[in-house]
Amino acid sequence: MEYCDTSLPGINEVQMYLKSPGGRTPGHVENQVMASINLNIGPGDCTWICIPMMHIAKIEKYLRDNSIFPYASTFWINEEDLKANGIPYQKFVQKKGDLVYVGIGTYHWVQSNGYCANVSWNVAQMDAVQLMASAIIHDHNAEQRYTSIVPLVPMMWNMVMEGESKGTELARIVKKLLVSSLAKCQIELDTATVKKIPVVPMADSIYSIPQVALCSRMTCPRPTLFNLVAVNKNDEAAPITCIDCAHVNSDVTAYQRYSMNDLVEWFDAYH
Ligand SMILES: O=C(O)CCC(=O)C(=O)O
Ligand SMILES: [Fe+2]
Ligand SMILES: [Zn+2]
Repeated sequence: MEYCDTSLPGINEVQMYLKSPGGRTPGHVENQVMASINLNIGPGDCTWICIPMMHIAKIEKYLRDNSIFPYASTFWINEEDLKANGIPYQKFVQKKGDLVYVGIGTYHWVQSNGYCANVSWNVAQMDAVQLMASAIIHDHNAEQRYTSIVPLVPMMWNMVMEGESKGTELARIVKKLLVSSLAKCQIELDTATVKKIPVVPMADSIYSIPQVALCSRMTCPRPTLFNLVAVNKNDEAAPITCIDCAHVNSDVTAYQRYSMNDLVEWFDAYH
């Protein structure tokens, strides 16, 4: 998560849950199937039900068969249903002082049995499995028009610029995934040309463009904007869009974070 240039509450910043008896955290996987750490600082206990990623297909089939859409609604799980559908699960009690490590892609449900406080944050495991799982969910989210909060593409570019984990399986996956990002950077520039939207280096922008920005059109698949950010100076409510959503008019300028030459050079030097 150190390669994520922005602060994301509950993800790379600690989040706190204050609970009364019977309080429930509904079923979910973490954003982009990151792992997470959870410490119960008591005094009460929590009961957890977890389904490890190796069984994710079974739980997702169960949810689909029962018209439960985790992106759109909250849901609790019935242990009898898990048993009846042959879905393996882990159930355990987290006492005061116990630390739970929620693995990659693990669906989990948490119930407090007394008054207690939990602190938690996400952990991006620095390995190929985490990255591959996160990348699949990233694309799945885009397909579902669901916003991916963890800015995976900028994080991978930061890894490339810093030479993180060079020579490993992780680096090989980063490089494979960034081929399409590199192509997209060029396609975005071509789109700007076709739409006759001027492209200016981001360093020259008079607007403060956040390090990690999303297109403000809610109808957009809203992948994290990386290299090209369109700004409409007359749209105060939603000035930032992707180049595809940018209107063709003279109020729009596209700001480019890195030159194609720099990106290609960093890309070539990383393996
Ligand atoms: O403490 C809780 O109720 C659940 C927190 C959680 O979802 C997590 O740590 O990933
Ligand atoms: Fe969680
Ligand atoms: Zn857009």
